[in-house]
Amino acid sequence: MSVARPLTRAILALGSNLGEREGTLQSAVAELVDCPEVRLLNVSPVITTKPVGGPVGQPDFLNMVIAVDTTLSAMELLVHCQSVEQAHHRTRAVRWGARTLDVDIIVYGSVVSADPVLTLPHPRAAERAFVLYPWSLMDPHAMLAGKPVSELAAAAADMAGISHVQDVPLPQAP
Ligand code: A4P
Ligand code: MG
Repeated sequence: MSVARPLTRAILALGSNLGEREGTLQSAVAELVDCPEVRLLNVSPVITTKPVGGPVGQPDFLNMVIAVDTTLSAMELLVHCQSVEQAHHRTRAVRWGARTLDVDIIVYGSVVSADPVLTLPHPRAAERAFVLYPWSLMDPHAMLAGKPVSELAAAAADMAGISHVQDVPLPQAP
C-alpha cells in the first residue's frame, strides 16, 4: 500500500541576466511545474533589478517568484530546480556571476535548516528586494521569519535598484 506524501507549500525565486531573459523565465516556470509532483499556485510580476554583488558591469537581472504546492521533499525540489537550471545551460564559474537562470528555494513549508546544501529559509532572502518585492506583490500578506515580506522589502538596500515591474504571460495558476 502506498502512503500519500504530504503537500508542502514552497516559494521559488527565479533570476536571469544573460540571454533571452524573459523567455527563459517563462519556460523555466512552465518546466518547474511540468510534473505531477509540483502544482503552480501563484506567479509574481517580473521585475528588472540591478545586480547585487558579483562582478562589476554584469547586466541587469529579471527576477520573479512563484508559489507552488509539492509532494517532493525539500532535497528533491532542489534537485528539480537545478535540473531546470541545467536545461538553460547554467554554468557556475563565478559565484554571483551572470547567469542564464538561477532558481532558489526561498521557503519550504516551515522547515528551518542550516545545511549548506539546502539552507532554509534561503539565508539571504530576508535582505534582498529582488526576492522580497515580487513576493510582496504576489502575496501582500506573506511573512518571512515572523516579519511581513513587504516591510522587509521596503527596508532592503537593493530596493533602489528595481527599475521596472511587468506582468509577463506565464502559465496561469489555477
Ligand atoms: N543552496 C543552499 N541553500 C539553497 C536554497 N535555499 N536554494 C546551495 C537553492 N540553493 C541553495 O547556489 C550555490 C549552492 O547553494 C548550491 O549548490 C545549493 O546547494 P548556485 O545557484 O550554484 O550559485 P549562486 O546562485 O551563484 O550562489 P548563491 O550563494 O545561492 O547566490 P545567491 O545568494 O542566490 O545570489 N542580483 C540580482 N539583482 N538578482 C539576482 O537574482 N542573484 C544572485 C545570486 C546575486 N545577485 C543578484 C541575483
Ligand atoms: Mg542559486
